[in-house]
Amino acid sequence: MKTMIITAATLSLCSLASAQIVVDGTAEAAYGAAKAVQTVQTQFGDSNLGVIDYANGSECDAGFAVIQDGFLHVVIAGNLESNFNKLELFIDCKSGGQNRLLGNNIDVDFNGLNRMGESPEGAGNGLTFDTGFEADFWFGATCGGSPWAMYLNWAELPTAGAGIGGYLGTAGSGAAVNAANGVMAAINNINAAGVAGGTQAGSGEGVTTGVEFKIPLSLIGYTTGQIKICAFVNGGGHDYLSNQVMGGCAPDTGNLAEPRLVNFALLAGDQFFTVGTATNNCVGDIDGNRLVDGSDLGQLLGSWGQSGATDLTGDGTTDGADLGTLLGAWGACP
Ligand SMILES: [Ca+2]
Ligand SMILES: [Ca+2]
Ligand SMILES: [Ca+2]
Ligand SMILES: [Ca+2]
Repeated sequence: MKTMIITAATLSLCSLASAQIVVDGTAEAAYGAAKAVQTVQTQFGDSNLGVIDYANGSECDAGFAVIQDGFLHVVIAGNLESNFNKLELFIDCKSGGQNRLLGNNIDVDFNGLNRMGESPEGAGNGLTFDTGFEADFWFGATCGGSPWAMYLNWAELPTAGAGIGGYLGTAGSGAAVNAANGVMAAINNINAAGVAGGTQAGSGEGVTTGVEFKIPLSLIGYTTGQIKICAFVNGGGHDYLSNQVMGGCAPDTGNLAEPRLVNFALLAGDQFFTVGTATNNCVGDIDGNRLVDGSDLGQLLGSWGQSGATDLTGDGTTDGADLGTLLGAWGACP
């Protein structure tokens, strides 16, 4: 009986915690601090309307993300101009995917996804992410019209292209898209602070409203480790990149223009931010090169008797048991 009471109390506490995140376009306290903050002014207009739906400029001021209760929650704080500018959200949440966008992804949003990808086939162009960022999914939000409405699309980005995807739905002012696959999104365009217009140094610090996404982890096949998120504002035809990218661009960065010629690896800093904890699921791979080899063995022998990364069994000392584990895992990581 006592156990049942405790369980009930724990469940109700959990429910309270889950209720903290609402898909309303605001990063509430449950998100914690921003994981990325803009460092350059916007060349896509500084919105000053201060209303929830319409905006007369676009900017990415800050990136928030949290993994909670089976969902990835993301807020790209700032504004999305209601002239059908696009907010593009790319997620790297598992192995494989596209570091450079191919041109054979699914035709979605008037083939807008492929507007950023390689063309013609074999040209070797296509929007390229930072080294190590291999996008597995894309989500695209846009808004405008009268009455105001937002629209949401998505696609899978398999290593060889040709994934699934499609239109996820629409929502009016103050409402959230609630798609059949469990994805939700909402916009709050009320921000009139954040970065100003221009290309000089600026700060998106303090902005918590913008575009919010709620994505089921089961949909994106995420199990463990870090999720990398790259988001940016693009033109209405997915055809002209702004200088508003999360995690931020250096001061003096102007609009990036033709999407399929943009290479984030050539821009200073990370044009992505991360959520979750990096894990190395390969026991024995002490140096993280995805191989259990002589280099790992050398480190283990060099730390004999000590605790730390070479203590593979976690008993507080590096000894014969750890050596046996390492030798047993010799070779390429699974
Ligand atoms: Ca929210
Ligand atoms: Ca990936
Ligand atoms: Ca602003
Ligand atoms: Ca970069």
